[in-house]
Amino acid sequence: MTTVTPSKPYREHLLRPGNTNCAGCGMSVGLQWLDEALGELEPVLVIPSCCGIVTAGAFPTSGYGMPTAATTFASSPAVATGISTVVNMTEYENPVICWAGDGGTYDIGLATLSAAAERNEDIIYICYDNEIYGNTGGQRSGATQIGAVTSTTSGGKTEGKKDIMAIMAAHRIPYAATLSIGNRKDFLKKVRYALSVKGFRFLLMLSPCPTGWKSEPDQSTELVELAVRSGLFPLYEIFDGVRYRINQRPDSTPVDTYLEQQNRFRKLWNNSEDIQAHIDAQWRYLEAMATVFPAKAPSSTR
Ligand SMILES: Cc1ncc(C[n+]2csc(CCOP(=O)(O)OP(=O)(O)O)c2C)c(N)n1
Ligand code: SF4
Repeated sequence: MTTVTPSKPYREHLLRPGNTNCAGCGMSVGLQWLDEALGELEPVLVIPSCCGIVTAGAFPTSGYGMPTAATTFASSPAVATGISTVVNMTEYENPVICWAGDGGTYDIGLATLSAAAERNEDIIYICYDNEIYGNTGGQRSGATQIGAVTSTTSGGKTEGKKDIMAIMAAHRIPYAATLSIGNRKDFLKKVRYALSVKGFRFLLMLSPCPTGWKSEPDQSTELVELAVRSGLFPLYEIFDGVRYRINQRPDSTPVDTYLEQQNRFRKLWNNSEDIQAHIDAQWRYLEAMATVFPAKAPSSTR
């Protein structure tokens, strides 16, 4: 692709004042840091029918300062494929970015996500994972953690969280990584790396939803930090689907410190063995992969 010098000295912010995100929504931080990582690049956003599209607010105003296509759940990676194909026929360099919740990623949109990843389309797909169907009242999704109370799991979810990173790695895409809104440096580094690579890139961001998590809005970034430090949400990268790099290891922070601040986990208060067993198993797997298939310095940049 030919790189052109940006013609405008100033572009709109990605997330503008007047957006309709709830206080403490993880998307608000994620979109602002994505904006910072983009620099002068002007992306095209593709967003299915999740909270991310409601963020824009009511027509004719928009909380998004960039061209944004609203799609059905099933079609966002396919729509992004079309836009990316057209952009790649021009001299311009507009990253095409899918921004989707976990319902649209782990569940409803998984077929077209898989298809676009398998074709290695030139797209960045970012899942802001709030571990529920937030926009429709907080139902459980494939991303909901075991034990979490949602509007459809009143006794606590009995199944574990789907390993979407392993699913994406199995497509052998050039780059997959997890993002923390509690670690700006790591977040920006990974998004900038993703922007420098061609092909399908997948980023997974844990995205607090105070409304559904029954947590305090001003605790959102601290909650993500606790999820990372306790090992529940590992920070790592996967190159070409096979080479692993761990960015931050657990530091003995008890997972209870994370669970106790969210009423959705009330069934696990003083009863966190199952989720701790999940953390331990997850880390045995990650450490094994990073030992046997370590990542070398990334090389394939635009
Ligand atoms: C095919 C289809 N099924 C269900 C819905 C209803 N629906 C609208 S938003 C939503 C929840 C989406 O959850 P998620 O993708 O996790 O994003 P969030 O709302 O949490 O931001 C659902 C189920 C829909 N619009 N289309
Ligand atoms: S319901 Fe949750 S995900 Fe949706 S805007 Fe509010 S805090 Fe964000």
